[in-house]
Amino acid sequence: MDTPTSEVAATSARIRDMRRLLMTYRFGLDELMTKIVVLRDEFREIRDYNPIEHIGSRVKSIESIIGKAQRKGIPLTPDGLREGMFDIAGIRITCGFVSDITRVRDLLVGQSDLTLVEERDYITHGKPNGYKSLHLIFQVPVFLSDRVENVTVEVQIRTIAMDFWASLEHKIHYKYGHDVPKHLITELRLASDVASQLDRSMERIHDEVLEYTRLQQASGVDPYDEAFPIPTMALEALREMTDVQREGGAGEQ
Ligand code: 0O2
Repeated sequence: MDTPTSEVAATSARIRDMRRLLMTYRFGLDELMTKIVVLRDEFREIRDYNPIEHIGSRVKSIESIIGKAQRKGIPLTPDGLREGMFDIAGIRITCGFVSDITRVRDLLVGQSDLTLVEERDYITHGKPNGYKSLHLIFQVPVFLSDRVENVTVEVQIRTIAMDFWASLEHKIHYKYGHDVPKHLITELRLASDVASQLDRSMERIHDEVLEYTRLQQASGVDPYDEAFPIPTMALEALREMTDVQREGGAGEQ
């Protein structure tokens, strides 16, 4: 039996609307990606330290959009998806250290043409399964030929350790669906604690290296050089002196 012409027309219109919707998400993603790449490249070129290790992006596949819409009861219409699904366009930034996450977050939130509509801090308040990441939901203006559309893009910022954990957990969930064996859930939880411990250790080492560099630049000597040990009191005085200089006090030109 032939499908009625009106039904074919309605289906074609729905497909066209969906294509148009995904196209605007792609544009929004490109706009925000450019901003992040600019920051990363500027850090690489001009500064001696780059907080951005890796950037990835994707527009959710149609299958994944349909699956999530069904799970969460979101209407499968352009308006329904715009209002109910915030991660159709997603960017993931991986950083070396937890402090880098705040730095990158602040740089993005400070951009005047981006609107932060929601922030989910799963680092301070990790999910019960052990998931950690900072999620920022932005609205990005996209200038089309006949209008400006504010496109929602989710930015996930996490450390390499958090990302390692999340990728494995995602694969396990994909494999087992809702029936992940109990012992794996427990092990994943423990692995998340180990990843957090690793992040804390790496941050401490990183801080010490930064401090070393700062003292070396200020004093012109190697603070750890055993041939020229700096007495602790002198080291403290040096630290105080460079702190004052950094805060713009004595010694400022
Ligand atoms: P995919 O395949 O990565 O796209 P809600 O919490 O219900 O308000 P939602 O959309 O789940 O809404 O928001 P949330 O918590 O910000 O999650 C969005 C995305 O973050 C997920 O997209 C995952 O990418 C990631 N995420 C959130 N929780 C977890 C988790 O426990 N484990 C892992 N591995 N990733 C997580 P999708 O669509 O679920 O998946």
